[in-house]
Amino acid sequence: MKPRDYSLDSLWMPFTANRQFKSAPRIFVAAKDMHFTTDDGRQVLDGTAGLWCVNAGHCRPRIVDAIKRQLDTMDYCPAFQMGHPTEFRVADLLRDMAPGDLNHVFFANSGSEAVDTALKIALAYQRARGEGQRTVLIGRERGYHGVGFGGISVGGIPANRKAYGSMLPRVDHLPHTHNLEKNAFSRGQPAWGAHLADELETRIIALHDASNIAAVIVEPAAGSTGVLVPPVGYLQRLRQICDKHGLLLIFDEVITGFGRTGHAFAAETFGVIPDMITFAKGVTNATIPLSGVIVRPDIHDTIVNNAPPGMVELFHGYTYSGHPVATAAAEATLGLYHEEKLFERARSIAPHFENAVHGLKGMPHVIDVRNYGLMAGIELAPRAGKPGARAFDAFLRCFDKGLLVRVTGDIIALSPPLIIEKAQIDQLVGTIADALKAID
Ligand code: PXG
Ligand code: PLP
Repeated sequence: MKPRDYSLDSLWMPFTANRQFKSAPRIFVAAKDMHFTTDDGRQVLDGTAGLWCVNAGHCRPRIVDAIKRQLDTMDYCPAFQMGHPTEFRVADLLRDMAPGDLNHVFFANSGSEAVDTALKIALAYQRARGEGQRTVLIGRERGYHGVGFGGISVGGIPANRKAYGSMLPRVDHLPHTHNLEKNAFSRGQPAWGAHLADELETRIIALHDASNIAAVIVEPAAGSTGVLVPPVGYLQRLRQICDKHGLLLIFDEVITGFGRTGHAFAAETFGVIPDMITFAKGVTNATIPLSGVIVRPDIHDTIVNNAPPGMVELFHGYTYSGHPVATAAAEATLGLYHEEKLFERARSIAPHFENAVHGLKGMPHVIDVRNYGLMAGIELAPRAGKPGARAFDAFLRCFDKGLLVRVTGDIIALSPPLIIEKAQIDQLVGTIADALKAID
C-alpha cells in the first residue's frame, strides 16, 4: 500500500465512530459494478449498494458519460425563476414511474431535505385548503426520515433525537411493527401486526383530534432500523384511516424507491397509493445528490391555485433544486434501470436471495432473519451490556474477508445492487456465516 499523503485529523466523519475509524481506517479508492477497491488493493463485494443507493452497481458508463456531457454544456442553472430542459424531462419520467395519480415533482438534494419538503408541503396544503389548524405530524417509532429537524421530529430513533432538544412541537408516533415473538424468521411480509395501524385512530386521533393532524409519514418498509417489513394489510389500514379523517399519507421511499422491492416504488409493490412519495439515493444511482417529493394533483393544485397570479406559490426551495448535473445523472440512471429491466431483475432474483439469507437461521447469535425484495435484516443477540458490539465485530470481520455489510444496532442489513448475481449472493451469505462462527 502506498503511504497516505493525507492526514485523518481534520475530517469529522458522519455517523461514524471517528476514534475507532481513525485507529484502523477503512479507505476505498475505486469502485466498479459490484465491487469496491480498498487502498491496499483488495476487492470488496458491495452488499449494501453503498448506503442503499447504488442500485445499478458502480461507475456505470451511461451515467458517468451523461454527467460529463452535462458538465461540459452547462454546470449550473439558477433554481429559482429559471429552468433547464433536463429537470422538466426527469420530472416527467418520475411522474410516469409513480403509482396512481401522483404527478408533480419538487426537487431537493438529500433524503433529509426531501422529508422536510414533504412535511412543509403537507402543512402548506392543509392551510391552502382552509384547514390551517392541522399542524400535528405523525411519524413512527424506529422510523428514519433523515437528520433535519423535521425528519428527526417525526423519526423514531432515540439516539438521533436525544441531544437535540424539543424539535418540532406537535408530533406523535405510531408504534413500530417489529416483534420477534410474533414474527421472527418471517419470509417476506409478516402475518402478524396489521392491527398496529389501528393505533392511528384509537390512540393518536383520539388524543389530538383528526381536525388537528396534517399528515402521517412512514417508510413503507423501514430500512435504516434494520429492515422492518410491513405486516400484511398494515399499509392498507393506514391508508383507510388517513382517508377517513382527511390526513395526508406520505411514504418515505428514500430507500425503497427504484427497485429495492421489485418495482419502481414500494407503493406499487404493496398496492397502497400514498399522497406523497419522497425519493433520493437510487434516483441518480448515488452519483450526484438528488432527491425530491412526488405529490398528487390535488396537493399541487390547491397550493398553486390558491396563490395570487404572478406570485410565488410555495415559499420553499434549495439553491441546488433540480441541479443540471444531478438531473442529467437521473435521466441516465432511470434510462439504465429501464433498459436493463433492473426492477424486474430484483424481483426475479429475490427468491434466491430470500432462501440464501434464511439459510443463516441456526447460525451462532442469529435471532431473526427478515427480507423483502433485495433487502434483508439479520438480527443478532446483543452481548450483555454492550449493544451493537457483536454486529460491529461481524461488520469488521466481513470487511476483512472482502464483503461490505451495514450494521445498525445488532442487526446486519443487506441491500445489494440490483445487478447482483446468484453466485455473489452465495458468497455474501457465506462470508456472513463464516463471520458469525468466528466472532464471540
Ligand atoms: N428517509 C429515509 C427513509 C432514509 O432511509 C433519509 C430519509 C435521509 O436521506 P439523506 O440523503 O439525507 O441521508 C434516509 C437515509 C443506513 C443508512 O444504513 C440509511 C440512510 C442513510 C445513510 C445510512 O441505515 N437513509
Ligand atoms: N445559508 C446562507 C447564508 C445562504 O445564503 C443560503 C442560500 O442562499 C443557504 C444557507 C441555503 O443553502 P441551500 O439553498 O444550498 O440549501
